Amino acid sequence: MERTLIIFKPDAMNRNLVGRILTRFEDKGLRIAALKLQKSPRSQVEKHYAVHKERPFYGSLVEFMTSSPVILAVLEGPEAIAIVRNLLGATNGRKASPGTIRGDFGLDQQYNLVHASDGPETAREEIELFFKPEEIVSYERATDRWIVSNG
Ligand code: FUP
Repeated sequence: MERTLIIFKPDAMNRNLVGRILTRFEDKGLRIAALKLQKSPRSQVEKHYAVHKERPFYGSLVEFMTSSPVILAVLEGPEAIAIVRNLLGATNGRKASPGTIRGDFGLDQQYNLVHASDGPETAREEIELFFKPEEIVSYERATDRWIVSNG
């Protein structure tokens, strides 16, 4: 079982796409382990994108990500990290395949609707950056046994 961090970015928020995108994750069978709305502090966003600090788009990316409230989620399921990245499609919506979230809803590189962790180590770090341990809930849904078999 893996956990991954999702951020519904300001473009998804302002375009009222959160419900439709969250439905795609639920439809796949992923379980919501945490969910909250917040206006992210600039320092938190800067830390989240620190790997891009020297890139020319860093300043505008931080501006964008602090320009409106966002919704954060932790999703869980077997291989959840790769599954969510595949559901999102390529970073640039113009290159993302039809059928993916970015391929269906986006036309832009920066306004790409959703962030998702790209590996187990970043998932751990990002979940810790955005959530307190007590905000993440372990539970079972009645449907879980029909989503993942024992085999
Ligand atoms: P991803 O792993 O899909 O989040 O993409 P990257 O880590 O490559 O980029 C982080 C964010 O920077 C992306 F969501 C989009 C944004 N970005 C730009 O705005 N301009 C660029 O040239 C590249 C990335």
